[in-house]
Amino acid sequence: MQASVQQNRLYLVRIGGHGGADTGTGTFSVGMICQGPCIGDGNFVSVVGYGDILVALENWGMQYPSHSGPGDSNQDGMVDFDDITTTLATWGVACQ
Ligand SMILES: [Ca+2]
Repeated sequence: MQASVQQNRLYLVRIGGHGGADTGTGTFSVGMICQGPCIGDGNFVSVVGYGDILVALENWGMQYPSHSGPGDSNQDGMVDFDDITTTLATWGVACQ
């Protein structure tokens, strides 16, 4: 299983049987590859595009004092017009 995750979000991973077979033993391991901030990627899907404009508009005026958040494409802690221009300037970039 592989999933993209975001900072400061809580995820629930359920491990168990299906259809009443919910007993047994096994091994579960978690690994993580941390990626640096991707300028222009305000919705954290690792590609800069139309969705980043939408998430900036949805979160317009938000402030994230100690970190970045949804819509903050330029990573300065607030969502404003600079995030729109940053997304346009980095349009199509695939983040690593
Ligand atoms: Ca910003």
